[in-house]
Amino acid sequence: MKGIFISFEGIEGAGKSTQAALLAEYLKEKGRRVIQTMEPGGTKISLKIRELLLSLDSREMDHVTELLLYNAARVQHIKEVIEPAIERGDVVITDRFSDSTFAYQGYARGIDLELIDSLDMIATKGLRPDITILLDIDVKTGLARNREINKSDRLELEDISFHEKVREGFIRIAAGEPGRVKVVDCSEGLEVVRQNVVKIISEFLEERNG
Ligand code: Z5A
Repeated sequence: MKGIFISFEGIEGAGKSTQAALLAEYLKEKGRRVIQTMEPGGTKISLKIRELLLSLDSREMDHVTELLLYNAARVQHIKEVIEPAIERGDVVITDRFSDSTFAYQGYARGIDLELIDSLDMIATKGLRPDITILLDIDVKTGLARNREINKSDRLELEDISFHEKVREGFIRIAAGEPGRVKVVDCSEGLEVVRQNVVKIISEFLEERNG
């Protein structure tokens, strides 16, 4: 049986890592083998690239360098983690994937979307999540949640308007692919969001299993 590829997307502090972990727990209880992973990351090489990308020392990084590095980390992640897991029939849950590149480097940084698309085809060879959960929240609430846990990295230092553009970018992506990208309002508490995510994934699995 071929595996299932699920991604979580959204702005910082939306609750992606929290909800990815809760969904992994739910699916394991249902007897599925689950690989929980994240971007940039998931492999030794991708984690080294992550460090470079998020370090406060990388302030002079050019936007195109940034774009290429996210794609480089993704190539390695797909090859070492995602593809083998899908082949084994596992469920892969990733905290971010290509939609983040379109939202951050495309809609927010302003790099041409066609260029991003071409690079994405090279990096992913057309691999797309079967289903994507877009956790939507207003920027101030998302950033405030992260501030509460004292999290700050290079991208979080961008101003509010940057994060607004990211959020709008995600909404546009969802509007363009409503079959794949499901928007979940995550201004609600953790448990309400968890139940909404589980409902969407359960319906998807039922449909898929016919
Ligand atoms: N990036 C990019 O530019 N291009 C790309 O192609 C890719 C990524 C793949 C990765 O950073 C950065 O890379 C990211 C985008 C960029 N930009 N930044 N900054 P990261 O992996 O370190 O961070 P993140 O992906 O943005 O995730 P995060 O900051 O860790 O947030 P989160 O995973 O969405 O949230 P969380 O950790 O689950 O929750 C944050 C806090 O809120 C925590 O205390 C929770 O308990 C709390 N929380 C969560 N949900 C709720 C609800 N519903 N109610 C109340 N409190 C909640």
